[in-house]
Amino acid sequence: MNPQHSRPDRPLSINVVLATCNTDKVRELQPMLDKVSPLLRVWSLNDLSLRPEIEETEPTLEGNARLKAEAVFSLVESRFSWLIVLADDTGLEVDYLEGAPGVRSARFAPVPEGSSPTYEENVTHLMKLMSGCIKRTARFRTIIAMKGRVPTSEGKAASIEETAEGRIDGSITSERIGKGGFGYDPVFMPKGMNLTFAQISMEEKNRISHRALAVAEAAGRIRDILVRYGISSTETETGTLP
Ligand code: ITT
Repeated sequence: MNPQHSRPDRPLSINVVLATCNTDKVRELQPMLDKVSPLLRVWSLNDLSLRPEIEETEPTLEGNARLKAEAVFSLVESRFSWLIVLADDTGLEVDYLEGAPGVRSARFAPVPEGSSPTYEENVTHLMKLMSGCIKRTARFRTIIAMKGRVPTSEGKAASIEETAEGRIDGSITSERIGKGGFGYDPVFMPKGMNLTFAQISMEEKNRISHRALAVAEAAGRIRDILVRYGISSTETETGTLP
């Protein structure tokens, strides 16, 4: 079948493909992208029935986010005329551990080959390495890489390659506090707060977190791209972002 005939997009829609199957991430991203422009149609990998195994082999968050964006772009570009793929990578960077676990945040605790550590095991490993240590500063950092193809006002195709970043500084507590959140939340206390990420509501976390900041920057970049290429002519048309 001619791939043109199976394309699910309309001529004037820009398809935003989120390079994730994680429904929590999709729930967080969708409303912010919906505010950018009515021309955007947001798809997750689940919506496209894709479950690619992309190995995160790069030594940096930026490298891994780009690698994911490129891999997913290659997978889906024949389905859409105009598209922007968004891929994210997040890491916890602890100063005492010279930036570790960083890109290895999901795979930090040593476990038998072929298996992955649980959140619980990763936190226990971190606590062990930091036992008795005074310097406890750390930060969460999220990078969102974007790779896309959008129409110019002359009807040509322009390639998009950008990254957005969000970070939140804080410290690692000496024991787990709080029951909410996931991952390293029970031991991460944002600077200026007396509560860990596991003690605040999901709404509050989604307002201040590394991921929320990166998503807001990515949404702003998409808005700028739409204006730059004359796809949406004014900032009013593309909505107001927080
Ligand atoms: P993907 O399949 O979407 O890549 P992932 O688990 O690798 O899922 P991330 O790159 O977002 O997800 O995060 C890597 C690890 O960092 C994750 O497994 C958690 O342990 C930790 N992490 C990320 N965001 C966090 C948050 O908001 N709070 C606590 N820990 C977080």
